[in-house]
Amino acid sequence: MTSSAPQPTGLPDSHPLLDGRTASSPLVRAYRGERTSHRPIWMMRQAGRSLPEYRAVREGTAMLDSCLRPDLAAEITCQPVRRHGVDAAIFFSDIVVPLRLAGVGVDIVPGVGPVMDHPVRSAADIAALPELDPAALAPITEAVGLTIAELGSTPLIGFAGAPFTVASYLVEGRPSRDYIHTKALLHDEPELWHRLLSWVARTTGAFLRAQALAGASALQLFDSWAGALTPREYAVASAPHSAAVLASVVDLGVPRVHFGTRTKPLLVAMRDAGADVMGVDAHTSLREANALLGGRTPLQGNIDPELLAAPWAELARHTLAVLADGQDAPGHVVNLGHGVPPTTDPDVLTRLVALVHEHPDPSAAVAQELA
Ligand code: 1CP
Repeated sequence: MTSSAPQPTGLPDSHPLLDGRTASSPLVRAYRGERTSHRPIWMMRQAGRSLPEYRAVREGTAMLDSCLRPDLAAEITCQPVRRHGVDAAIFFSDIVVPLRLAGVGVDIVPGVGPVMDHPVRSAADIAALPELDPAALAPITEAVGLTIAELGSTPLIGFAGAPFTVASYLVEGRPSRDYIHTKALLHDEPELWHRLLSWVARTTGAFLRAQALAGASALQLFDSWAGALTPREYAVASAPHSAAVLASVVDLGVPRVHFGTRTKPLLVAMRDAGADVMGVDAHTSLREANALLGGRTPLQGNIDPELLAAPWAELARHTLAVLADGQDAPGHVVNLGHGVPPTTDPDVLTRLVALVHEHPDPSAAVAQELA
């Protein structure tokens, strides 16, 4: 099978994309815009929370401490691959890990999420943000190395938070659903806003690049809360900084996925920020997303996570509809529309993976006949 995608250039020869381990995996091929005999599947937030083996190894260790212990991060990353047979692992970490590594006071409070020691809102707060010392990324590099040694031909996905989403935690100081302080800064103090987002882009970009160089075969930029922005706000206040992060890894030739929720009005702008693949949430059908994107961008998504608790027949019917909707896109990686809810029965996830794997991709058969 030949791929029209550019070959990676800036990676070491021992990288799994170059040494034969992951380049022809279903995930990487679908991200490159090829159809595969069945569709690859992984699930956002598959590592953690819903798995009893996760809760067992995390016992007594704080969330951010777990992320920074390479043996533990590698173990948790591999757990859903062993249990469910998913087509990719997502690195166990968090979008605020690079902030902690830079020296910013942040913790993850159980049941709440990221909480800052001090919200970052003034010129002085922004000037005081420390630059990330590349040496501080050693636990990440080490954890990725341990992980890919176990994963073999299963690709590892590295990730980072997009500047807007990470900045929303810095400015609000904790999870928010209205982004009042964030929007005030963005509109009232644009110069400060861009200074803050440039710092986040540098910090989060270094975290992302480190994962790719250490062995991640794909990268996902999570702009989970971008849907809180109007298209104009997104274009002016956010897109240039996400574009800087995506551009900072383009030389590596690793597929780059861009994901956010409630992003139908932003899908084209998010793709044009430099993404190779667009993640789509459950509020936009894949058929519609494919049409909006001109039929030229591989898609990832978008089983409704709320249906994971529904009767199996309903979840199965919905999943087959998602497969049908994803059929016309140049490539389709099955995922949820957002993360696995913590209360999900893990056996349902295993069954879902099997259902997707058992379902042949008719577009692949057509491609084969035409070849
Ligand atoms: O399988 C995986 O995806 C695990 C690795 C992972 C990832 C990719 C974690 C572990 N966090 C993330 C990314 C992340 N973190 C995002 C983007 C993805 C998304 O939208 O779901 C966001 C927005 C965060 C911020 C965050 N961290 C939240 C959300 C808070 C809010 O605003 O609602 C929460 C609850 C966390 C903590 C966290 N991160 C990860 C886990 C397993 C946990 C829970 C840990 C605990 O409570 O002990």
